Amino acid sequence: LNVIDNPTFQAGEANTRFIDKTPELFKFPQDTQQEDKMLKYIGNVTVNGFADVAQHSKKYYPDVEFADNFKPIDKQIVTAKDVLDRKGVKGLQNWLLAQKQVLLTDTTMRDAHQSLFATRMRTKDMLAVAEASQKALPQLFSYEMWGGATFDVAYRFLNENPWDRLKKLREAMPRTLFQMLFRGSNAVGYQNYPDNVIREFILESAKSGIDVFRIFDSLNWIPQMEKSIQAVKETDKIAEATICYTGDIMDPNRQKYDLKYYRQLALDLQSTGADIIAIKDMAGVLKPEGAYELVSTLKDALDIPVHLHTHDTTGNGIFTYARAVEAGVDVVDVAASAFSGTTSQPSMSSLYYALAHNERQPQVDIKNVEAINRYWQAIRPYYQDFSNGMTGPQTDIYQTQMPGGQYSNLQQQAKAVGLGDRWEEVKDMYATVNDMFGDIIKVTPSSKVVGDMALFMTENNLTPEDVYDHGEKYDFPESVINFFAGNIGQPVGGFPKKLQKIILKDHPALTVRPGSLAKPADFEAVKAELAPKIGHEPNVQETLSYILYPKVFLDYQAEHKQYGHVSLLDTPTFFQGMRLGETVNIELAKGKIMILKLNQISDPDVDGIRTLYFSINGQNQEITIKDNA
Ligand code: 3PY
Ligand code: ZN
Repeated sequence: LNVIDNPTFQAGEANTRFIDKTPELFKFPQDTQQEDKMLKYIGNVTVNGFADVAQHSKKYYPDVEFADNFKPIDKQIVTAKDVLDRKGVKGLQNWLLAQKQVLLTDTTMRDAHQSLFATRMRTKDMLAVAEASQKALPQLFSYEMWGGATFDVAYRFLNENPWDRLKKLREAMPRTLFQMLFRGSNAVGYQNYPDNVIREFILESAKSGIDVFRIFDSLNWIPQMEKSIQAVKETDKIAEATICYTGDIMDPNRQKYDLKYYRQLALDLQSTGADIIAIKDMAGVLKPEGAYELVSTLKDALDIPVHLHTHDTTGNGIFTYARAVEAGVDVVDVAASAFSGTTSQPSMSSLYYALAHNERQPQVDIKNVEAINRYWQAIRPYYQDFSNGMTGPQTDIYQTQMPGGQYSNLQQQAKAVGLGDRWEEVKDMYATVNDMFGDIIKVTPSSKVVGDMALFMTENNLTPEDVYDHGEKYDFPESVINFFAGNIGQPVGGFPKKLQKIILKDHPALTVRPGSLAKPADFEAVKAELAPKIGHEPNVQETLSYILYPKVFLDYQAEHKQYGHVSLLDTPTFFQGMRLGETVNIELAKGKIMILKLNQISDPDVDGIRTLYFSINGQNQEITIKDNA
């Protein structure tokens, strides 16, 4: 445009030296609005810190030195995504079952950071390694990179659109299977949604790039998974139906969930239409011998592949996988080693070496695994402020059975209500509450119910006897009332009747699937309601996000309006703002760099307002920020 408008060019006098002699061609009009918004964001984080992180001075990080020098995928290699796209679901199942090696799912972009760093990993840090990962590790089965808590956390804390993450990663990794965690009737939320919302969400996610839907129900109640499985069947994608593992099949004293129970559940899911069965060991309590028994039994009973997911909280994850591999498991979940261990998944490279000289060792290029890991190693420190602080294995998880993804969240909740220094008690209470509830499956959202009750009882110094004897006196947490009202489904073996009566008082209880009573969403009406709130005609993705998280979605829209495209900021600047005298480069669009320097910050005035003096591409600019301290 600049070229066409240039008078020399217009006069037809441009020659080869024209570009060199006419530097104004490269001076783009500044998008001052966008810059102002960005400055406001940076100024605010610099002065007030990031949500839930105490304000501190910005840390120093070594440069991320990462060269994507991997060769493009060799023509000989057929990826799992190639198989699905060319041969369909059946083709992929057969391909999986015919593999000698155990295949791997990389969870670094979803469960690993959900379980280690409160789900705070930003799209920018994923995208930087996405294309390289596909080239370096084409032999992986899939990447779990969406779903679970990533959906709402992206909007809530990262000022990001989760659909945009999916789109961009899809573009960067077209030959890789993408996998999401889907909470059955709760979709990617914490409550039940109408069946047509579940269906629409799955169809849109499939269209946007998800290939494998890992569908679970927080109480292992099949009626809550059926609609999701059916919706996936309408697409050409994979329904991976899940059995959530709890208890200990090898312990004769803990036989509520025994081998027979899991076997039957898996068979029922297979008849419901599952293409793959996942064993979801969300707390990491599946011990090696249990894994051997369970996987052998399922491999015998089923015609479809088995995919195992664990958390390495106890430090026994690799041993559990090694035994599962012996028993014939088809795929296991691992994370890049920098994002592995403790509440996350076991390490990919550790498993590779643990299976050395084993005919089922994964066929990955270990040098590439390690090279990609060096990138993750370099960016991991950015997220330290969100760490759950666990530095080594915690075997008390075998008693508390707390999911890896819940551990850090509940710890934060405990701190928020002043129970930070009574964390050990809260964990013990979690196990007590589980017993009171009749030993339920605990995973989002049923795990939150147990956690809320444990906090409530610890905070109020209540024993189970207090609840049983004087329950009428207490206002139990809403999530607990909801659970006993049947709003998240029916637990295995039913509710403990006495406790249900105490909790519910006169509140009625459902015995049927909540979704069977829910009024279908009227998408056109929702769109009409949403349009004036966001100032444009909403698309399907916006409509779904608003249905799932009305307030979170609108807050995101407002923040986006206020701060603009903050997803473009580098992660240390996004979470920690800028140091005095620091210069950061922000790529606003391809080739369009904004060079930002923070020169000075004034003391707060009587109203607590500070002035920040920046220069943008050499030009001075001031902004004012209220200091909330
Ligand atoms: C989620 O639902 O987000 C989980 O990770 C459950 O394990
Ligand atoms: Zn998990």
